[in-house]
Amino acid sequence: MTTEAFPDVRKIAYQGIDGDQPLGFRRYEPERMIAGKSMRDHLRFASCYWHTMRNPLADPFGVGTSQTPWDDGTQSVENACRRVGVFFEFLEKIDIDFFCFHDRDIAPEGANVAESERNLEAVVETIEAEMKKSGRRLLWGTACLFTHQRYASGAGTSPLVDVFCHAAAQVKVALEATHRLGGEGYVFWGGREGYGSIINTDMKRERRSLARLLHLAVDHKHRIGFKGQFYIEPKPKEPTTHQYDSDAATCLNFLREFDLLEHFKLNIETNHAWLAGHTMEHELQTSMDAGALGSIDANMGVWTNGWDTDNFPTDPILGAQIMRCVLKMGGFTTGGLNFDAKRRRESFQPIDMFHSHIAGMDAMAHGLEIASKIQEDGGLDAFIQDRYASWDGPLGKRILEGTATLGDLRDEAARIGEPDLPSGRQEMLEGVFNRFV
Ligand code: XLS
Ligand code: NI
Ligand code: NI
Repeated sequence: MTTEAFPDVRKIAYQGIDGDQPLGFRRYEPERMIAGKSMRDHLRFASCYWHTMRNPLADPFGVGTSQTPWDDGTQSVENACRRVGVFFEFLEKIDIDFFCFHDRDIAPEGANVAESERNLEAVVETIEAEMKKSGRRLLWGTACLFTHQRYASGAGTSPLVDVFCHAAAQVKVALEATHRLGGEGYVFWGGREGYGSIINTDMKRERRSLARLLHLAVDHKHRIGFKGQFYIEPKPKEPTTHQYDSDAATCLNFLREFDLLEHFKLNIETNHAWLAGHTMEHELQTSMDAGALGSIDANMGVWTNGWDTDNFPTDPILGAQIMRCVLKMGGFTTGGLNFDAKRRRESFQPIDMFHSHIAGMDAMAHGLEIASKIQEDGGLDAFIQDRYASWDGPLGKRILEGTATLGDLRDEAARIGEPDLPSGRQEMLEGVFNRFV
């Protein structure tokens, strides 16, 4: 592509912590080694096509404000392919290796299934060429099963079987496109898979249909030889009132109930964790404990309003909490940090695409530094280990191995008398955490 959408921007580089250039990193030093790996390899940043290239930055009270001079505003495939060139120029200049997309963000929906497929194929071909040229990689692909009117009452969970067929058609082709582009994963986010009111809803049927769609996808994955990881992305509400995949624990239960757990991991998003009334660490830990933490949608909400505002994650403490979990897990394999984040409506200039990503990348890199220092120090981990040490003694072992009865334990309790319970020391530990910030 010969576009130069950002002629005034050179490749963003590390400038040092005290650098005063707005278009430079202060924390993210891609090749710097930290805890045995380069920052680049730890963080595996991805930019998402839907927010970066397609979000007009509208809100319920006002039209889109985003300035996109390269876009002619039409639904043509030619326009779609031109956007691809702009996106890859952006990825190269911001120095992000990965990207994610929905079928409908990259290519326009056609008048019928066949035309939509042809449109997608044309754009995928353009993307493939850009990937080859630039060495960028696909973190994951997905199908948009929530924008079109036909999905108003759900896609995989629609009361109408004809709608389910359309969802299946989209998943099939999006999966094939992801495979063709060498995607490391494929995400299922249950956009409209939920309901507004039980008064018109058969929940049991809907959950069963959703599981069928996922099984069909697993079958197709094997049929085409796609080796990437499947993920489910939990979210409790927005758009529906009750989403079937509301949080990590609910997703894990769903996957177990329908024999899908071996085929899926979770893609955890900060703003969704908060909407569910959890911390990000809670959702990450829940996933990790089930061996199912796969990837992360790195964003954040606004604590004071509780909506899915998809802000860029510019808080280094949040970054540290997230990266502590990633380090504990031993790092990403197929996953990464996908900025599922959009600029504010007021940040409408093309250059704000850079500012927003830079701020997010720096905060996550800063978080990685903090997390690796905490890990190296080991004090916080040692405290927890020590707190549970009694479970490694003879009594704990007997209970866990199942060789003690309730009667045995009653006698132990009588012998022990009132236990000498140690302090939890939460505030002291929070102080220790802050030492590394
Ligand atoms: C929406 C979701 C969505 C998924 C991909 O809230 O976060 O963007 O990540 O479908
Ligand atoms: Ni989201
Ligand atoms: Ni997301």
